[in-house]
Amino acid sequence: MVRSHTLDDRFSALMDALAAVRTEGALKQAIERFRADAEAARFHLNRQTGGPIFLALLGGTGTGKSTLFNRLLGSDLTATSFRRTYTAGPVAAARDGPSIPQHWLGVAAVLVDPAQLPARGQPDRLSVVAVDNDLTRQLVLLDTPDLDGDQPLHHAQADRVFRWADALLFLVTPEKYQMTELLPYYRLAARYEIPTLFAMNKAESADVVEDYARQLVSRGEMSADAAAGATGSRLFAIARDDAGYEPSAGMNFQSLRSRMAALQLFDAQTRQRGVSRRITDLLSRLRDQVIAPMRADRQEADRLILALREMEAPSAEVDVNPLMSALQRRMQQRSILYLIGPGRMLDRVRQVPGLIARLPRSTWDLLRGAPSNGDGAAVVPTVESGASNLRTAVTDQFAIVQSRIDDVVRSTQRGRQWADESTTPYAASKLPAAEAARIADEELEALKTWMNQRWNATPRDTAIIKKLVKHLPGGEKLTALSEAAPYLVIAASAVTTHALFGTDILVFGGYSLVTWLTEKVSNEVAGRAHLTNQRIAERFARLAHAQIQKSSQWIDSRVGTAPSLDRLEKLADAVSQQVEGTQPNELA
Ligand SMILES: Nc1nc2c(ncn2[C@@H]2O[C@H](COP(=O)(O)OP(=O)(O)OP(=O)(O)O)[C@@H](O)[C@H]2O)c(=O)[nH]1
Ligand SMILES: [Mg+2]
Repeated sequence: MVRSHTLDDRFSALMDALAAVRTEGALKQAIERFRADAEAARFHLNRQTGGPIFLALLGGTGTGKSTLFNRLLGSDLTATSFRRTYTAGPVAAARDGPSIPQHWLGVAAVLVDPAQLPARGQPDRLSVVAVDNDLTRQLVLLDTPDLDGDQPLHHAQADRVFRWADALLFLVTPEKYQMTELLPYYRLAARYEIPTLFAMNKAESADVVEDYARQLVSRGEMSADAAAGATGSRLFAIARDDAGYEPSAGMNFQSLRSRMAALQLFDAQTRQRGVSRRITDLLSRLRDQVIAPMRADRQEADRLILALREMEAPSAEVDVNPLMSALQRRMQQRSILYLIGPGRMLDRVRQVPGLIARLPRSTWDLLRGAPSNGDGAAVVPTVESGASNLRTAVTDQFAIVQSRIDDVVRSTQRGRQWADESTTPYAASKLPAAEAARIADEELEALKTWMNQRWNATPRDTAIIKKLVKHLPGGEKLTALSEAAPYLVIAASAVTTHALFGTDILVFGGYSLVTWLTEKVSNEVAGRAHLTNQRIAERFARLAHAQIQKSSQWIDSRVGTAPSLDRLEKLADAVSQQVEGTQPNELA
């Protein structure tokens, strides 16, 4: 008694653990089937002997299950039809509602309104019809959808009733008795020690019934005696309405009906053996169809996550991770240093004397990012075009990171399945491209702000230069300009003096004015631009890392964690050990 409770407790712990495991798709279905069948096994495990016996009619479509059900009960309760796979869900005839324990069959029981009869049944519902007669005082009789039609849903409904039923009546016809669909159910009925009757409906002659009897005996479903139509026989025949044939008294409709009314559950020991086998079968199914595939999935997920992490790891030759090196190459190619580098700009200005007159305006435009309209200056890209180039470079590179992640995820069949079929969309694990664009935009904006501040500031050097500039030809003009852009004056004056005199006339401590100024401006801007590049690279690395994290988490949550699988396995083993170590009479 005590051990039985423990077994049920362990079973229920296993079920709870299974309910908590993350999974989807085919595995989820396998788990749901296991849980449904395990609930049925628990019903049998805890089955008390009192109360009605649940007897299910099972068979192929059109074998006349519904017709026989009505005939047995003497009323049109369940709908029959010449149309195939007609009954859609289980229909129970019970003396009253309370005859059916709550949760029996693991689906909601609904009492059918008499005005709605005959019932056709609904999937995943138990339609209950109340009938009080001699048969329903002993039994709850169940009509089921077909086990052999082309509708898997019908099969599933009938299979569920098979798992829960206390007793079975398999119905065949002369056309169908040789078909193989029922054989697994015959075998399981015997293995699970379920009292089982067999009937051939629409029988037209004795020889086909005898052939069915031979088949059952040769397959070991019953003894020759049980098939002989004598007392205790388990094989019956029901003549087709219009056939001249009449089965022998021991195996006709009336005998079948009396036999059903007198049905008993097997003795406790036999039932316990049946229940042990049910549980053993369930656990091996759990191992084969749930735990093993989940372990494989876990390994797969871990492998994919590792592959994603490796994308970030520094490679042997270069001390940069491969994701970053590509961006850095691109940034070098499109470097904003290259695009707006003041050294280059000043060089250019120096080479084109015609530019001198326009120098302040075009240089200003160039550095501020306004579209340059001067003929000479147009050849040098502006910050704006540099910005959009850089934004494209960063977003393109991020798209490359994402597609490389894609390649890893889709490198295996399971990964492809997850990506294509997951209920948590794979696309949702992708960070928006706008985040990459934002990095470039924000950092360039910061650079521009810095440049404006520098150019508008009046550094100490500027004051000196202003004094010098006064003494140069055209100096007044430059002084006026210096109000708007003090730093610019440095560049302008440097170039002006250089261009006009063709030689470096001013020397500070060994440096020519030109060299000193261009270097100063150039170094400062170069330094800040370099910082911008660095910041973009850092932020990009963080974004790529965040994307890899997010993708890894998405993969990780496709399947249960290793500890949760270990726990599941342990719980299954505990149930197994209990079933194997328990003597049959200790189970109930
Ligand atoms: N002539 C004759 N027809 C029968 C007999 N039993 C059933 N039928 C007919 O066979 C057809 C199918 O019968 P059903 O009782 O609906 O068959 P079912 O096994 O419930 O079929 P599904 O619900 O599709 O699984 C109906 O047209 C019935 O009238 C019988 O003994 N003789
Ligand atoms: Mg039917």
